[in-house]
Amino acid sequence: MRIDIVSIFPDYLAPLELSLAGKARQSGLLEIAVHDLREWTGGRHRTVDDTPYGGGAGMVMKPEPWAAALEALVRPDGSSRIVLPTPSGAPFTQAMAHELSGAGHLVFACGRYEGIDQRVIEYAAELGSVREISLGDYVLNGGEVAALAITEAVVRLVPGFMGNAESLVEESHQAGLLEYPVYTKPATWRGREVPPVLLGGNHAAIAAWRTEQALRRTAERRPDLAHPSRVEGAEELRLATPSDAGELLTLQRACWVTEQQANPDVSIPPLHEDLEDVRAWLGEWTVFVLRRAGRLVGAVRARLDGEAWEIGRLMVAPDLQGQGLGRRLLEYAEAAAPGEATSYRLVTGAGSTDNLRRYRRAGYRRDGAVADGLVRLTKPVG
Ligand code: 6GU
Repeated sequence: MRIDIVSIFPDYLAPLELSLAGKARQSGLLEIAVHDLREWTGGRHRTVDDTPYGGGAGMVMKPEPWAAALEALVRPDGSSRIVLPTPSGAPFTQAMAHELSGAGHLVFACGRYEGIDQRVIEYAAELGSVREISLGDYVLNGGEVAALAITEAVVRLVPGFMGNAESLVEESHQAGLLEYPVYTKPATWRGREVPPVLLGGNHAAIAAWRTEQALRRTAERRPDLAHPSRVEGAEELRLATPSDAGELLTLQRACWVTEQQANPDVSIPPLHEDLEDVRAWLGEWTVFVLRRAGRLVGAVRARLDGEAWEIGRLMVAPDLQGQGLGRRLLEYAEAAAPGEATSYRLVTGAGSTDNLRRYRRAGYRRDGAVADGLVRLTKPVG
């Protein structure tokens, strides 16, 4: 990969000689050249800026030096990617770093002052493909720091560049989440212990702990990346009230679609009910709702039918299934059975193999009674 960086402060980019990128340059994988924009200015004053048309504060970078610089550096075959660091660009992401790491040639045009004449940006798009990129929602004095940051993020992704390719694989493993905390020796330092799971050598347990930690951090610090409801703990189990009806309706519609797919010929009531239906059964059943971070993530209902404690509508939000929430809701429902109940009873689709397996594990057995593709399961109380 070749990178050309144009700036009126080329010294600002000296760290590129030292850092990781410096090593890659020595190995020949990477060629970086820093240019002074003033090489492309005419006249004795070597001016690069002028006052803005329409008035306003500050100065604008003149088009002519930038056009000359781009014409000298951008490859004529259109294969160069031109990066314009600017606070009004699209936010820089790891995905963009990956995309740029696949390019053979990058040209950074580092603006200063109030920016570069807009016509240069239009002209650049005729010479190559242009990305206007911002580091974040704050203002720097120029694009140099962004060019450094983007270069470092891109160069470490160039194949063969990073010494330890495994680190890159590992990173993508937790894609979309912040990093989990890391520890090294000693195991006890100033009274603080390394989390015991990391000392145990159980790799599955370590992986689960790391994912949990990454999720927790992400939910706390970057709820835009992981909703707090994805984290265990801080849960609230309550008896349902009429005000839960709307969310219950939404959740049950989401939860029974896969049931319908597994049992195509069965008519599934939770998929056909409306808000009034849900309100009605809320008054006729004991209903538990489970919330995480305020979000309704699960529910179950139960009522006495003769001596059977009939349990139904066991539901868990699709993105949170497989974490044991359904099992716990079932336990809550069972624990709420009144003294008269001698058995727990529930019904599921004959084609719902996952449900059948889960209920079997929870001690339920087929009770023969099968109607319209449904099976009844029971388990004695106590
Ligand atoms: Cl890329 N340039 C400038 N001048 N300020 C910024 C930025 C870039 N990203 C965030 N702030």
